[in-house]
Amino acid sequence: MIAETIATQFDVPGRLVTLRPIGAGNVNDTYLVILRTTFSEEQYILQRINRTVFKDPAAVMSNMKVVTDHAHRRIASEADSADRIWQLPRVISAKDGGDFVLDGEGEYWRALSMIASTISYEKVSEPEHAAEAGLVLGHFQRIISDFPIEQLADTLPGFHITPAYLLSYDEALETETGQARLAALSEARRLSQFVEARREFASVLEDAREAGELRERPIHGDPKITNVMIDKFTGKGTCIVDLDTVKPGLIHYDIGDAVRSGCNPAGEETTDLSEVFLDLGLFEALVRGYLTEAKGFLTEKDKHYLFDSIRLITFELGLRFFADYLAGDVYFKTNYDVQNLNRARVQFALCESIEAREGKMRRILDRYCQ
Ligand code: GN1
Ligand code: MG
Repeated sequence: MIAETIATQFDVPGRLVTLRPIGAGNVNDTYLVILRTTFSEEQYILQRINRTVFKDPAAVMSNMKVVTDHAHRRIASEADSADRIWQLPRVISAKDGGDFVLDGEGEYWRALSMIASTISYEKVSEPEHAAEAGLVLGHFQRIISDFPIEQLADTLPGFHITPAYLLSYDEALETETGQARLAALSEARRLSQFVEARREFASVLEDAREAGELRERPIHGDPKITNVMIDKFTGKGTCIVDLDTVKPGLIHYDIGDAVRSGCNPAGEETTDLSEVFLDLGLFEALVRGYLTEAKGFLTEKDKHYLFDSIRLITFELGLRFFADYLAGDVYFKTNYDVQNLNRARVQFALCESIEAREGKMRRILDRYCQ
């Protein structure tokens, strides 16, 4: 169903003026909707939830609603002592009172409040930006850290469970498409060797969880740099968006994802591998920002696994992109043929750079964890 007919079904006043696609998400479709009344203009974010990825969109919305309600209460209670106005999108109800609109084709649409006068970037080049990204993630994790995970559904089983992605990768390799794509490019075979050399490492976080060293908490799940909103006037972070993947998990998935996306100045989509590296200046800033907020709720064991989680989540995303390439590009949206292969090459190059900087990164983590 076309977005225009859905856009007027939410509880926002005014007549529809226009609607345009925004954002560069790899999963959902996102639009900015503008409506006008006699005396004002209203803007909100309309999204169609990707049902191939999220099998139970209603559960995604329920998680989002309860967590944002909780976070808004925490933000309000701390407002007087905060150095900024922290924000977080609000779920806008449909006119029928629900958290989403279901169209005639079974697609789920949701509306979220617009965080105005903010901007997000695909890449990071300034340490100040990396520090704000770390601070925003730490702040978000902190204000949801006391939310009971029993009240959150597991909306994406297997999400960030690296050994499970290895299994899907093995399956994709066995398919006809997988075999053909592997045979066609020597670069694909190089990547498969890269994976083989890290098979054992893949279970580092899940082993620690099973051993009782790490425990689940509410997490964001997708704190990549494009999801961190920066105030256009002050340059400070104001919030983190894209709350689909808020669910129980290890906070390590989040910090790993924030570092892999916030400390590689080349971004995820470059095709020039020589530009890809873990920038230690950005890393130090991001860690400083993150731990300012997070130090208080991290255990010694949590801290112990920070480096591994950064290496792992970078490897994992490369593995996810590569497996999707082998499977015929069925999960991540693509604009050109070998895009998922290229995305995998970038993450694996970044993973190598992280491995080469292990000593320095561990020293930085230790310094700010004190
Ligand atoms: C997807 O939709 P988007 O772009 O926010 C993916 C993340 C990846 C990211 C990589 C639900 O996020 O896990 O890290 O692409 N989201 C899901 O760009 O799989
Ligand atoms: Mg997302």
